[in-house]
Parts: sequence; structure tokens; C-alpha cells
Amino acid sequence: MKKLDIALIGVPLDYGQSRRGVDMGPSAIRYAGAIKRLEAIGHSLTDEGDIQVSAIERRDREETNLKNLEEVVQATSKLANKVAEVVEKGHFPLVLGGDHSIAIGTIAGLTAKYNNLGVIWYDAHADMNTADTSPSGNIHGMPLAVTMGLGHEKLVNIFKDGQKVKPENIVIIGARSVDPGERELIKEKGVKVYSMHEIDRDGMTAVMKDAITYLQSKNLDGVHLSLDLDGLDPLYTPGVGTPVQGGISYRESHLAMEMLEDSNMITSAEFVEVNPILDEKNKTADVAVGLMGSLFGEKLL
Ligand code: HAR
Ligand code: MN
Ligand code: MN
Ligand code: MN
Repeated sequence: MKKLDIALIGVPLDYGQSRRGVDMGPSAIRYAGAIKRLEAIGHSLTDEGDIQVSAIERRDREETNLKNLEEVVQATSKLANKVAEVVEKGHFPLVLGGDHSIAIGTIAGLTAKYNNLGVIWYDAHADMNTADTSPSGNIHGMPLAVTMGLGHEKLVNIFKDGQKVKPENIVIIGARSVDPGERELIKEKGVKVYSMHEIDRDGMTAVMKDAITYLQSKNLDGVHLSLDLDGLDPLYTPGVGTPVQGGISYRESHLAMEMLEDSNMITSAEFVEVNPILDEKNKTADVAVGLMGSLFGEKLL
């Protein structure tokens, strides 16, 4: 693989959901050796540190069912600016979460460089709720809808107004917990979904080949990988806030990363939802770093 200038950006945000601890994800992933691992492959890496996340003290909070909306808007806006800055310098952004609401900022910032961006959403969930369909009010269940231009205007208009990615440029892999409103939106917008059913039936090799061919047909100028560690089975990644049984295996996930590396299409990535409080001896962060190894060109032999 060609040598990259990777810019590592931590986002210690846990306001997009209701279980504390995922804000320690960036530390856990750094502790698991992300930097050394990527440098050993031959890439050069700059640690840009963490985006500042703060609780907002104000009385005039807008009436909304979205939890911690102001905090998420502020943190993701800062992240979008940072991602835009590094991507314009020619670096490969590697963003460490934090809960999955951070993808709103990452993807918004990427539009500074990419005009026809593709997104691979590796996740047990579709994350395509809006305020109207969300069963929880948790913003980490909404980033993919926001990216398509649907949802609260404060989220949709981060960095620049409106839609950031076309629905037909999105591929979801690993879905097995999809809410009724999300299911409707998937159909209505024509989002490509490889659920656990397709992975079981056809195998990960066929699924990834198909996903890659699909995205290659879209004339994209970049592809972002948004990897939620709950896409894997909780057997391998127990340290996540919303585990769902029956997920993608460890080996299938490595294979998927290796096939993406072979495709040469990935231009940015993020690893989210690592919660060290819920984890077993940093196992989930270790898996995240291992997958980064495969994605960035580590070879077994
Ligand atoms: N679909 C549910 C909701 O919107 C659960 C979402 C959980 N999301 C994540 N990210 N962990 O994938 O509340
Ligand atoms: Mn916190
Ligand atoms: Mn997610
Ligand atoms: Mn998820």
C-alpha cells in the first residue's frame, strides 16, 4: 500500500448516547498501540490530539427530544473544522471516537475536499433515525440520516448546509438491529444494505466484492469508512454501549479490512463506540487497533 500521512484525531464525546465511558475511547485506542502499529507499516503519523468536548451550561436550551443536542453540535462542528484542515493538507484523517454521533462532524469536514463522497457504514445499526423516528433520542442513532440531509437543522447544517452524501453512495455492512422508521428510510432512499442475512448467506468475501464493485460504479472521489465496533459480535468487542448478538466475526472483519485495503478506495476512516468501562481488559480497543492494521496494509506474511 502507498505510504500515507495519517492525521489521528481523538473525539472524547459521549453525549450522543446515554452510557458514560465512551469518551475514554480515544485514550483506550491510543493505549492499545495504534500509533506504533501504523508507523510499523511505514506510514507517517501525526497525533492531532483530542477535540475539546464540553458540557454547555445554559438556560435557554431548545425544547427537543434530542439528548444533549448543544454539546453534540459544538463538538462535531469543531471536529468538522479539524478534519477539513487536515484533509486539505493532504493527510488521511483517522478519527477515534467517542460515540457514533461524531460521524456527523467527520463526514461534514470531509466535504471540504470530496464532492462525491462514498461511505461504508460498518455497524449493527443503521443509525438512520431522525427526531421523529428515534426510539431513544440518542443522537448516535442518527448520524447517517443527518449525513443524507435529514434530521434536526442544527445537525444537518454543520460545516455547510444540507446533504453531505448522496444516499446511493452509502453502503451499510453488518446491520441486525434496524428500527421501523429506519427501514422505511432505507427503502425510500435506496441505501445499499448488506445485513447479517447476506453475510451469512453469501459469505464476507462475496459481500465485500459486491460492496466494492457497487461503490466503484459511483464515480466517487473518496470513500470514508465509519466503523462502529458493535458491528462485530460482542464476543469479540464486548466494550460497546449497545451490543447486539449475532454479529460479524473477528476473522470476517479482518478480511473485510484487507479487501478494502486491496481496493485502494478508502480515503478516511473512523473507529467509534469503544467504551473502556464496559470492556474486558481493553479487548475492544485491541480489536480496533488490529483492524486498523489490516485496513492500513499490515500483512500476515
Ligand atoms: N437504533 C437505536 C436508536 O436509535 C440504537 C442506536 C444505537 N446506535 C449505536 N450506533 N450504537 O450504531 O436509539
Ligand atoms: Mn463524559
Ligand atoms: Mn453506529
Ligand atoms: Mn452500532
